[in-house]
Amino acid sequence: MSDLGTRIVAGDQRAAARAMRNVDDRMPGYLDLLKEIFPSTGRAFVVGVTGNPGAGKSTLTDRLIERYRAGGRKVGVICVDPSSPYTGGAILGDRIRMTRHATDAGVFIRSVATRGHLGGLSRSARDMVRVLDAYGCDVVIVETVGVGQDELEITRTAHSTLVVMAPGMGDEVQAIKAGILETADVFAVNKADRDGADSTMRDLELMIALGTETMVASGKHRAHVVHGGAKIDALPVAAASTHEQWVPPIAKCVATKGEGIAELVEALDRHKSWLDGTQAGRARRHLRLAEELRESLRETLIEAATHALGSEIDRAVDDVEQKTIDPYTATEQLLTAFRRR
Ligand SMILES: Nc1nc2c(ncn2[C@@H]2O[C@H](COP(=O)(O)OP(=O)(O)O)[C@@H](O)[C@H]2O)c(=O)[nH]1
Ligand SMILES: [Mg+2]
Repeated sequence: MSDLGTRIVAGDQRAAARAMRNVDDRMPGYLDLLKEIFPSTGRAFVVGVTGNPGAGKSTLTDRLIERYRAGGRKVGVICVDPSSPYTGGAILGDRIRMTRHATDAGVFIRSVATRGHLGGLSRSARDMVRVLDAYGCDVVIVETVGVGQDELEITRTAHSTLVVMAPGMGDEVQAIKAGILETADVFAVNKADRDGADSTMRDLELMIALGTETMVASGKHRAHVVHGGAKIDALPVAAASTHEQWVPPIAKCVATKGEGIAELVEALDRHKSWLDGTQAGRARRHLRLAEELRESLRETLIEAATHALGSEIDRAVDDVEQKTIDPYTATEQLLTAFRRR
């Protein structure tokens, strides 16, 4: 193993910081490093945090760090920095909300820029999670910018997806539209100190119950349905791990005061047990890996083809524009030319 790899696995924070930069910037040799450290990964529990800007993701993440640290767990955090001028204000906010952990050697916080990644952000985030995993983090939290499609993709690199909502923002409706319900493993209704938190809780419970029944009706899951909402106290550990179907629990929180955080951590831990301890959970992990490998293959193939064919692709575009060839035949010819290389 390289010196850098050895130091990461030994828990050297500066080595980890350097590796994170190399991986994020895809510096020469970053793939070799990822290959080296891969055998030392697989221990960290990865939590994706998503939800609309302002819902309280960063404040909640700060509280999660605090809670995990109190339990002696080593924590890594990756914040996805929005580079867009529209959301630019959030960058500073994220850092400020977590600065009190900056001097704790058991906490590693790093931002990733969305700019320039062009859809490769989920891969970048996943690779950086692996570095933190090899470095010895017990938990890695990935905080996204919002609830767009890219964000959902990033949380897909996590074991557990935590969706944060705040009352009075219409988050419930947006969640349905964005397909959040299918990806959420745990919900947090944050800002419970504000009006409307209870009605947000009820709406969410109803949505979850309906979603569960729909899944069962359509035969997507062989499952025992847990009726009557999915409040944390309604789903003890044993129930979650013996039932094949996971019903996302809802934690009611006031992140600014640290309320509901213990319940939230407990819900996440229960989801981890479900992933580890049930057939369905293991199948999901397997599916994620299958997705990653296909994505990686697609990316590698397209890079190789673009490199090998070079200007031939541009010529083909011109030909299609001139209608001297159709795009289907052009693609076939490019593929044939690539295979001959
Ligand atoms: N009243 C109230 N405000 C909160 C709570 N949690 C966060 N906030 C505030 O909501 C704003 C946005 O929080 P932030 O964590 O940056 O949200 P993010 O954009 O989702 O990361 C900040 O001003 C927080 O202080 C809460 O539980 N109650
Ligand atoms: Mg934030």
